[in-house]
Amino acid sequence: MSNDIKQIFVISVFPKLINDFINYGVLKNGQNKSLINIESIDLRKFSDKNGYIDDKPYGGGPGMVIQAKPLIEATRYAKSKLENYKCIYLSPKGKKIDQEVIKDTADNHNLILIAGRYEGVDQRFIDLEVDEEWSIGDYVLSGGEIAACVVIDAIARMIPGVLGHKDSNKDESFENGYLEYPHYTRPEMVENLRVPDVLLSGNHEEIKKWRKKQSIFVTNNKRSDLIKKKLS
Ligand code: 4GX
Repeated sequence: MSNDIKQIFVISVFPKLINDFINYGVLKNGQNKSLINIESIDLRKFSDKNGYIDDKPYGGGPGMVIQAKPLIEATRYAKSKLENYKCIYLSPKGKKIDQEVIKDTADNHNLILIAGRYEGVDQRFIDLEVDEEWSIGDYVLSGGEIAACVVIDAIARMIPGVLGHKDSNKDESFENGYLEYPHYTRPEMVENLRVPDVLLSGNHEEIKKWRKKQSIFVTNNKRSDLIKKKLS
């Protein structure tokens, strides 16, 4: 698994949203280097002969629900193209994902991401085809596409070789469970604020110590929940 290309399929009624997003920066780089392959699947290609994919909810209520059949067919199509996949429905009801989930997925699984719209999808699709439901946070989006893009981006940058300079994610927030230390660049003075002396000292041992201390300090101050999570 680790020596073949990471595959991510995204099922959506707005495949162009995904295709535009994946054509920039780190994602483009990863695809150009054949380290990752991202494909969007247009759910409408699996519509009934009238071109519909949604219908009114049983029991009444506002809005429309995406029908199980096109979702099942699109998903089974994606599954037929992949090995070792996890099928994920993006939804506020899902498990809230973090860097650990992202890292585990980057290391071990291909992905099929289902981006829902409208009021949601027929529950029987989730029951039949979906392995896990993931949430990117406790707020409501207008569709799962942005959530899918968040997941794709976070996974891509964990794949060795995708980031420009090797190991540049090693020091970053969450990678070691702590948030990042503060960064400074020229000039030495901005208004009345000076760059911390230690960073100008040239003493790499001291700089390393200072950064570690800052990391712990920042994490404790801003996100003490991350420290508790680390200890649990
Ligand atoms: N983290 N959304 C899914 C469709 C929907 C509507 C109702 C279930 C019930 C989201 C999130 C998110 C918006 C994606 C609603 N699904 N996805 N979509 N937060 O808000 O992942």
